[in-house]
Amino acid sequence: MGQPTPARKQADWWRTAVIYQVYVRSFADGDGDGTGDLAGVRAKLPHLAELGVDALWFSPWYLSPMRDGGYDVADYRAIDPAFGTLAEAEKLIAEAREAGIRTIVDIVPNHVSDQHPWFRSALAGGPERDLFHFRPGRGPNGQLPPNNWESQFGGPAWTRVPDGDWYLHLFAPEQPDLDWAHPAVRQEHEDVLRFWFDRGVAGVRIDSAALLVKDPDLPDFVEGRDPHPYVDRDELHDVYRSWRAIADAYDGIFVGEVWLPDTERFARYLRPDELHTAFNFSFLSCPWDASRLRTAIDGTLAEHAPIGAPATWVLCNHDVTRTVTRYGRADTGFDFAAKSFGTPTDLALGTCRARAAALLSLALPGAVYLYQGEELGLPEAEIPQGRIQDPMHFRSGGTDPGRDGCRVPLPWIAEAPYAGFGSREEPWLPQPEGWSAYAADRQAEDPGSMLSLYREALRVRPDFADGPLTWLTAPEGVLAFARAAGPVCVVNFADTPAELPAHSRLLLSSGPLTADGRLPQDTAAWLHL
Ligand code: ISL
Repeated sequence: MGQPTPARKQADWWRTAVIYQVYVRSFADGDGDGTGDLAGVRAKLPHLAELGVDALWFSPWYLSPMRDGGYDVADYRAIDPAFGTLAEAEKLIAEAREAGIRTIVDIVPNHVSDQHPWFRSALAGGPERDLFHFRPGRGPNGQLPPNNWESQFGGPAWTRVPDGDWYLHLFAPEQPDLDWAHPAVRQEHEDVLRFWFDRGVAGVRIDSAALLVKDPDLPDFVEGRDPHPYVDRDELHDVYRSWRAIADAYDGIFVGEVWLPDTERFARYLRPDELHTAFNFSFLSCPWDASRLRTAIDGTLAEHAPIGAPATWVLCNHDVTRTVTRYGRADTGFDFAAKSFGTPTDLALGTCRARAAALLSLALPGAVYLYQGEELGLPEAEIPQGRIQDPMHFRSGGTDPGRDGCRVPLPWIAEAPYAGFGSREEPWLPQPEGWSAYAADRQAEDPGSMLSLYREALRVRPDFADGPLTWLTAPEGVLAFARAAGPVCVVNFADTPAELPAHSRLLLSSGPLTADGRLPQDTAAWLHL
């Protein structure tokens, strides 16, 4: 095992960090009950240190009935017993820090679980009702929802309670939306931020960050009408300014989950007194195509430059189709609405492209997010119908496969039961046939594996350092750029092998070059000129 490197001391570590997303439930099962847990993460810290990541982002690990994989939080100050205890989380944060790895927690301010004490009291008729959006219905006897909003998971965004009122939930009915116009909602979240910063976390990921504030009149949604009744409302910026003041007192950072096609509106969240960073979903959604990727990269850099915020580069997370699968399909972009069962996939092609995409994203200026299993090149799994758990599947009437396919428990040890994820009980989601072929222990022995590529790439990546990118002239279908610190990244999308620029050293390539030293299709190389 490699020596852990001490955490970078600089206050601006997050500007160039490699941040690894841990979906605890599926990472490693320390107690053998079939569900991943903090003991499992602690046992795998050497894997993460050896990989060379700078920080871990934990998807919600709080007390939760798990109706949306933990994004339905019943208590922000408690760890779900299936995952461990608060004392264990504190140990994990400290141990990771000793291994040079910072911790980012995930806060879900738009909604809580229907089992959260506030919502239970609200249903019992308590004053907590004002903390949510309860309204009488429309139509005879109030039988119709108060407005036409739809849940992001499909179906109406309203559910009726026994006394006849309706409450708003932009996601599942078990996730009632909070009313951000209420001061107690703001106060509580500010306290929760302090609670986790006090426990030594370095940052916070903000779930559904552009959805919190609603038009107080809750009007019908009308296509094309501005402002939107609940997406990207101006009032949100005031919330994030107050959060920033708290983070600054701890040197903490924020990363916002902001899905917004309008780049100017997106950039507003990254002003110097608001969020430090936000996920780059235009890069994630972009098809595998030289000119479209170049446009996405240029657009990203242009929107970030004036506000001085670093870009982030994301290929995958716990909500989207895994990279090697997406890149092996006819449509290599990502769109929630386009997901369906049985999409033909060429995994060999997808893997080749995902390897090249890894080198591309790790060479760009800014921070990079890796989702657990991406370093193993895991494909999206087709979960048998009876085993699917994701509410997105059920709320679509069963047509959307949902997001479980990227949440399958990780394979660690090829020869162990359940590929080394756990021991006694079967994992909470089934692992497909052949999963152990992806096991980390097997890949560690194979210099041609995805894991070896990621390890080597993260080892070499500091050569790229910070600083701008300059595009180099390249043939049609080839992207080539140099970074200020010297190294060059070349990616060939075209079907003819490409001549590499004259170079003194080949640092790394995502696949073998041709016999005469050219770069094959769907391959990337890092060079010193
Ligand atoms: O569903 C979408 C589009 O139809 C997305 O834009 C969605 O709003 C976004 O992915 C929000 O996701 C986050 O919040 C959800 C949770 O289920 C996801 O796992 C989380 O990443 C609700 O908390």
